[in-house]
Amino acid sequence: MLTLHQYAQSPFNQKIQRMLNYKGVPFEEVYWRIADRSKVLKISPSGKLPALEHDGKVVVDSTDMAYYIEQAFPEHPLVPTSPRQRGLVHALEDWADESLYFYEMVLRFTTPGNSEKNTPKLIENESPALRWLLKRMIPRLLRKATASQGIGRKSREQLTVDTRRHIEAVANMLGQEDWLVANRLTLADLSVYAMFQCFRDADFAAAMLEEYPSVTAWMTRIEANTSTRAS
Ligand SMILES: N[C@@H](CCC(=O)N[C@@H](CS)C(=O)NCC(=O)O)C(=O)O
Repeated sequence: MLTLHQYAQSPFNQKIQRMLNYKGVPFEEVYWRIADRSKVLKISPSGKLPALEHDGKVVVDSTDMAYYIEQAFPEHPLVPTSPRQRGLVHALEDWADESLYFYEMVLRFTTPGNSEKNTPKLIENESPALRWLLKRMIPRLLRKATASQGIGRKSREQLTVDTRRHIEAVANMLGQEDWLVANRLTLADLSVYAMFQCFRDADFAAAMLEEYPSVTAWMTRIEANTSTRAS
């Protein structure tokens, strides 16, 4: 049996859950609270989730998990074998994980209005006292983390320009196609989708997505192909 250990509201959960759903692999979901950090460290020494547990082995980092799953469950492949497509899938996955992730974090948790709406979802299962504290601390901590990465230092105007550029890039890559890389769903689609799905919880990014019908149709297509519930 596969167990997916997760923190609430992480885009990386969606990436792995949808991958397993597409392959028809049943899995259990465990959600950890921020208060459970000492237990999480025993599963994932870096403290980061998601982590995937399979037959006594634990895989951390969604990229390593994706390639592990692809190898362990090769049916309904999500990583192409053609070197060009394989390279493109990796580049797009890395763009999603290492760049778009920081945009969605800034947009959802540090911008006025969005932060007040999204932070409570992150901490709803914590104790009342910790909730009180985290509600104040999380936007501050994420502002600090995203500022040191760089994207958190951008002005609202620059974030708007960048976000449109990212959404437009996906619209341009899709053109008349159904999927980003191959003529079928790949890990690249799931990785970028996971971040854009979070954009939907950030006011202006959500509105901007709606201006690109080919992108929202692509998101709906991904949902239709990957939405079976976990066991
Ligand atoms: N590169 C990692 C990123 C995972 C990650 O940053 N997870 C966040 C939640 S979205 C986390 O566990 N944060 C807790 C921490 O940094 O201690 C992946 O692809 O899995």
